[in-house]
Amino acid sequence: LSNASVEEEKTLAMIKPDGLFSNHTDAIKKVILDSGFHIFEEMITQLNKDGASSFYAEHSSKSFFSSLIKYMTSGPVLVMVLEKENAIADWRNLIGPTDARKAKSTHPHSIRAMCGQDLEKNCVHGSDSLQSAPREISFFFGGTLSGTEATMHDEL
Ligand code: RTP
Ligand code: MG
Repeated sequence: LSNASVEEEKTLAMIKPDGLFSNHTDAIKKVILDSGFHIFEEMITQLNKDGASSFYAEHSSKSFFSSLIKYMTSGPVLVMVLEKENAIADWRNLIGPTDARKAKSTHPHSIRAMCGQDLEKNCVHGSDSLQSAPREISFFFGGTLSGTEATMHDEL
């Protein structure tokens, strides 16, 4: 097999409002590129309440849901489609555990250790499975194919 025939995987990465606000974008992008990912598409956008609720629908019954929606709608986000062999798992490993405070002690070189603050404000998102990645990519980059999802976030 030549390299060109290797099927590359795509995942959705997001720099959350706290990451953009505190100017971590360049440092995060450097880690992304140094780790062998290709940034296939990117966009700065702002989630509204419906959009954030839809994006994180799996957590709608959790006690932290309303706080999560408030956080995710508090400012613009940078969404990227990252491409690489094994992109989904590799990006999850690179961002580290959900709780950025724990990440600082157990995964000090992770992105969440570098720029996250706590269990909620953890600076970055990554798709967690082969099922969620294409759904999350089309949520932001599906264009006319994604129908009403276009009204759930505004391109900036
Ligand atoms: P993400 O989906 O954003 O990549 O994060 P994750 O998989 O590591 O964590 P997940 O369980 O999917 O949680 C989604 C986001 O909700 C916030 N959260 N708050 N206060 C809490 O107990 C709590 N737990 C999670 C975080 O912002 C987390 O990334
Ligand atoms: Mg998650």
